[in-house]
Amino acid sequence: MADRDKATDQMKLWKDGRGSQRPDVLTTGAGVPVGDKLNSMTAGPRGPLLVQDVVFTDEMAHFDRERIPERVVHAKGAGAFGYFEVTHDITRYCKAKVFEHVGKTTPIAVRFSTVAGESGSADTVRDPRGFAVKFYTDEGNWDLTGNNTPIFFIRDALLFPSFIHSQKRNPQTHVKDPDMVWDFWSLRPESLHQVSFLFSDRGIPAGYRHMNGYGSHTFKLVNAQGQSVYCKFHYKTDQGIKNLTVQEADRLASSDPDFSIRDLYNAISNGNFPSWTFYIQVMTFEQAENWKWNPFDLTKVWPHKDFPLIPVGRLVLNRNPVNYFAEVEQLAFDPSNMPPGVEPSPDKMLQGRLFSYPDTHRHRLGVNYLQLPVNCPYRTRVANYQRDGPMCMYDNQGGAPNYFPNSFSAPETQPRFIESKCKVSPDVARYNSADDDNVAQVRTFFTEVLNEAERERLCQNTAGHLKGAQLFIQKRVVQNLMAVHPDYGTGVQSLLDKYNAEGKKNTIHVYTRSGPSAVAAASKM
Ligand code: HDE
Repeated sequence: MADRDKATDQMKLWKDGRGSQRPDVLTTGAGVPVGDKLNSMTAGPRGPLLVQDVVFTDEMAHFDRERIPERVVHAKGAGAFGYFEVTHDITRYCKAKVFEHVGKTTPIAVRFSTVAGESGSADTVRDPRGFAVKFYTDEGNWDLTGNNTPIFFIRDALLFPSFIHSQKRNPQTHVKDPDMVWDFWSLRPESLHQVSFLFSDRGIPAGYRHMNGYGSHTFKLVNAQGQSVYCKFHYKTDQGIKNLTVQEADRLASSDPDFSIRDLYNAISNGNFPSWTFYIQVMTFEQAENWKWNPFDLTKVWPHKDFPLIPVGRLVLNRNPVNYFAEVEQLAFDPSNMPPGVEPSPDKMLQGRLFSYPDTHRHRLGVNYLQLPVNCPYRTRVANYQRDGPMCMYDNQGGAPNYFPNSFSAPETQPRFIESKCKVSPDVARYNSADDDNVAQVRTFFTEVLNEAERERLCQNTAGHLKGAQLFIQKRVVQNLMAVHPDYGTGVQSLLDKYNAEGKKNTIHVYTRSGPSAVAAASKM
């Protein structure tokens, strides 16, 4: 059957390829051969079942525990493996061994994802895409846990749980709620930049191979002499940017909701390995002091004309997971995993993430999640004083001391791995950053990055979703858009006027009217 792709044919390919290794006997989880896996053991042909049927209890008890909590965000995703290769020398900026010399390769794991949907949701929704890269370096794992956008909706990590709540399901109705979405966004205008990106054509990438990735935050690079610069990471797709139209995306959401996972799996199975060119942008500490914007504000980009892209290497994906659950569902990224030479900047969002990720992994996967093969820093040797805990594997560091100081193990200090110093002397306070120029870069995006047709589609996509929110929220959003550019505000408002007029004629469309009265009107019909 010629029209079956590699993902569809997985079972057949397994049988053809590994037929000789197929088991000739089924077993329990403990490896004990099972005589009959079709019929439970009962007292008489009509039951009841017997407790001594360990074939049944072994099967059922494991099944009862098959699911672990899905990721609270980024639950739906695809993973693949490959390598990072250095093509340009950046040792003048960074001493990390992963950049040691041109030609050096480091194994990587990548997970792509959508953000707000659950593990069974459609791949072709309008949503940012996660683009998380784990480098298994010889100085421990480095997790660059980014998105397909160089910016984010908020600039203070404290707002993240509320922001995510507003994008997920209403806690009473359990449906997505445009009031919640737009209420939050309109009350936090720092989201305008990311929202504009999201409702532009790039808001629905055509699968995971045709989008760029970004470390997004500002990081610090430190060289062998201890000199530091600030830096951003970019990975540009070598497949070219490709997006789906709203119509294509809607069609795929029903006909092939796993479109992006399938596309990546098939490309790699067919030897069509996707790759990305890896760049950095660099800003000196002096430039950071004098820059007109806060260089640590995640709602802002560093314009390429001021901070040009510097080529570094490429990411190549050439292996599909063999076991999705073990290698992708249990794959755990953590922005606080940084090798010597890469350090956090003061970016409040990055700082908040340094805590959140290992915390969620301990909940989702257990305290020994770093011992799982896909998370384990297998290119180095872990040496610390942590021991035991649930699912402790391997040798538990054998006979090495589990306390410090001690007289037997490695010294407790290693000057060459001590983090760079930086000066901090301001007052401790809860600084309000809500008003930190929320429009200038959005205006540039609207007027200079997008062409006229793209601007039109941005207004259509925005109004098409915003029409579901109550009128006072619509009004607040439009006010914010007017502050960016009058064409943006009026473009969206004129479409809303049309939708709202249509909505008045048809109150059963609860999205277009607000509050219980519309729902009540609809329920009487
Ligand atoms: Fe995440 N995010 N995030 N995030 N994020 C998670 O970690 C969080 C943010 C991103 O494929 C969670 O393992 C906080 C920005 C990706 O496994 C959680 C804040 C960016 C993935 C979490 C942010 C991201 C996650 C959920 C604000 C792009 C999926 C499950 C301070 C630069 C990684 C998990 C994968 C996942 C927290 C903001 C990207 C809860 C607190 C900004 C790609 O820990």
